[in-house]
Amino acid sequence: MPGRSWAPGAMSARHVSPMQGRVPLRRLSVGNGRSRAHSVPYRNTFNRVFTIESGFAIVIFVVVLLLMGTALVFFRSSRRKRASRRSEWTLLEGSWVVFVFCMAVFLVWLSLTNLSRETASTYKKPALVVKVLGFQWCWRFTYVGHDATVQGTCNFGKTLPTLVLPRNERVRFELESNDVVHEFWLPHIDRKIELFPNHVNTFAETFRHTGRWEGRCAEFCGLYHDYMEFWVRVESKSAYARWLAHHHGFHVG
Ligand SMILES: [Cu+2]
Repeated sequence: MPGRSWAPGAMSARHVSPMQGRVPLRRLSVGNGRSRAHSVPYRNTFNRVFTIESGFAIVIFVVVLLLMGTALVFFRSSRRKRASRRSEWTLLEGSWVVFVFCMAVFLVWLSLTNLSRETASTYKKPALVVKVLGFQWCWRFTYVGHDATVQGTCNFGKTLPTLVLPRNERVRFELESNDVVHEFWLPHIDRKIELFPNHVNTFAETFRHTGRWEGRCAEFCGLYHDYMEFWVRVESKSAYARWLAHHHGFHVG
């Protein structure tokens, strides 16, 4: 994107064969795998709302089936029943409309209140803010207030950037794209969030376990989309502080 002062320079030139030095994604994973369970954003909200919505849907489905079955069995012409000549039933039809309207309003209210409760936690004061910049085709991580920036070239797995984070500290990520839409994906905690140009997306996370996991872009973003991998390394507070002390300025990898 021309004119952006932080635009990474010549990141697009690649002159090696596609498999040269490439590290398969599954081999990158060396984490202990325990972090998956500690925080899955929106899962609780989704489960709660989906369960209630499913309950509504099942009840209505059963009621409709029963009404249809009743009509088929007890009002057949073979039973010599005469068809009703009533063309409308205002009270019944009006009640049905009011019921459906109230149900829709309730479900929308339920979804919005649950979502806002969950996203509100993103704005609690974090211990660390990391700006994530996605670009074709790698990542830049800037530690706000610490004069530390890590960037990779994602050059066939050789210089993947490492996002180093402290354990048990609330980290807020502020994510933006330099060019096209990317998606920041941390598979070990089931977290995905899209990166847009000229728009900052945010989320917060607390990593409970030390270890190293792979992350990658989950949105097809161009020719070398599949090179957009990075490491996430969660360290104890003291190890993270030591790492930060040695990473002033701009670092590659
Ligand atoms: Cu991408």
